[in-house]
Amino acid sequence: MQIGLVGLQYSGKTTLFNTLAGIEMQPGVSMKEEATIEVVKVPDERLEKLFKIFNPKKQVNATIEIFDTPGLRMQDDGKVKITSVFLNNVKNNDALFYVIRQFNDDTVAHPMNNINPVRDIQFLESEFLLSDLAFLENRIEKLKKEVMKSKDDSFKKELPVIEKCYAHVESENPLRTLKLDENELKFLSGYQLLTLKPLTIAVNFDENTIADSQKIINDIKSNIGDAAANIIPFSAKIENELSNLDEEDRKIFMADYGIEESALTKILRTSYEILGLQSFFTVGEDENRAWTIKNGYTAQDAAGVIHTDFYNKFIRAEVVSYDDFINYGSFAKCKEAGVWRLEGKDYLVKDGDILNIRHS
Ligand SMILES: Nc1nc2c(ncn2[C@@H]2O[C@H](COP(=O)(O)OP(=O)(O)OP(=O)(O)O)[C@@H](O)[C@H]2O)c(=O)[nH]1
Ligand SMILES: [Mg+2]
Repeated sequence: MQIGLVGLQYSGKTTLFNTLAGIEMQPGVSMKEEATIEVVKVPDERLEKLFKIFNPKKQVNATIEIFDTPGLRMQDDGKVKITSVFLNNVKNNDALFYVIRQFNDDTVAHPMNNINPVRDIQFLESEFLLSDLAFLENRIEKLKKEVMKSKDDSFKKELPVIEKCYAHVESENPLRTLKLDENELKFLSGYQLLTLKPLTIAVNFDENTIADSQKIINDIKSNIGDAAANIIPFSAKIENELSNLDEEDRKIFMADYGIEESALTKILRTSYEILGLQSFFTVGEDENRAWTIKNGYTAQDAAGVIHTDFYNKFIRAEVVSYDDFINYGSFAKCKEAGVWRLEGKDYLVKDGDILNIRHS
């Protein structure tokens, strides 16, 4: 699963990316021309707690891929816009993460000259809508021709889906707000529709305003419609400096800037959740591990994530919820209390379930 960091030029994407990936910044050479990808651990407090209980040799966190793309910049015609290079970069992203500039710094240019987060968000949204609209329009043309000359039924079935999407986007609504059933979504899955991708917005504040970020965020929220659903304030610069400090200095540094916790955990967990992902755990002396599954996975699906053999030879899953386990302290006590369960293959796994798969 891949999250794409996108935004205007110099909004702080690479600074955030490097911080998430634990890459040390080289002063003065942060500008990259190419897209870069890194696999990043998803922080999980529950896994830390389980580590203290089982003390395994190894802990394996869930991971997601973070993808850093150069921002939209001014083109030769003096306009900031989407390029085919950009589209090519983000087409495989499963979700988008807008990095929006709020920080003031006269030494860093803004491609639209001044700081205005609401305008930047609206600009990205409208550029992405236009890009989708152009694609859909093209597709409708093609489908109409195919329906006339081809015997293949699938073109006929696709056309109304694309027309429905077109009408939605034409009235300036992102596709992520359009109700589409599973069959309709199947037609769209191969295309690079930008406004269909789940969205998180991270607003990059400077050191002087991060303490008051909530007020500004609320203000932004009231101006950007449905895009406001997941919006997170952070400071790329502070996060980057924090990541280089030890625990003690970190606390002092955060108190100085009036922030209570690093935003990185929130950024990663929100990304994970917005993709419709959740974790189940396996525990033991050798390894504690968080496994990533989609919402709606059954016990047998989950077994298959561990090993295809476990899927094929699935018998039952031993299940205890994380909360029950922490509450009672051991599997034996969970059994006594009746919260340890044996579930069949159709059991819907819940976030935080601790599983042990019985297989033949
Ligand atoms: N003062 C300040 N400067 C920042 C902050 N975040 C990023 N910068 C600076 O802004 C410049 C651009 O940051 P990048 O992280 O490279 O921005 P980007 O979004 O990756 O830019 P492109 O890849 O060109 O689109 C760098 O000089 C950063 O040091 C911040 O929170 N505060
Ligand atoms: Mg960059």
